[in-house]
Amino acid sequence: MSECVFCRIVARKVPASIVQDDGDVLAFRDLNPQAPVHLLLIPKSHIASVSDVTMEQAPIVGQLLGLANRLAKQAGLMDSGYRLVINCGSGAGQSVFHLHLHLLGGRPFRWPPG
Ligand code: DGP
Repeated sequence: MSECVFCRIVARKVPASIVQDDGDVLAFRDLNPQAPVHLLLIPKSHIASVSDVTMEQAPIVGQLLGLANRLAKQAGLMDSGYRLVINCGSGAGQSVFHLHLHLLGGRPFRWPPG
């Protein structure tokens, strides 16, 4: 069994508040939310980071964006706006090395993020 916590969530070995299980991708609530809506969207297959995505795997990133679009609409974020974040590498704040897209909404966001 993988040591990766997100692989373990995919395998239902670690509990998570799953909001969508959609074929190759999964969305669940972040354990440490930074906004009223804070979802993590992941490919079910293990890819450590966005910088590891191969040309063959690139369609999964499109699936993550498509799911983000649907979930943002479901959460009623289209008027207020929302933020999508992928941290790549520990220097950029990545702490879990399984590709994930943060979907954040429900509060204002500053730009630049700092
Ligand atoms: P990042 O810093 O971009 O690698 O984001 C990792 C996020 O994952 C962070 O916001 C906290 C969240 N997280 C870490 N472990 C778990 C977990 O076991 N369950 C859930 N739901 N979220 C987790």
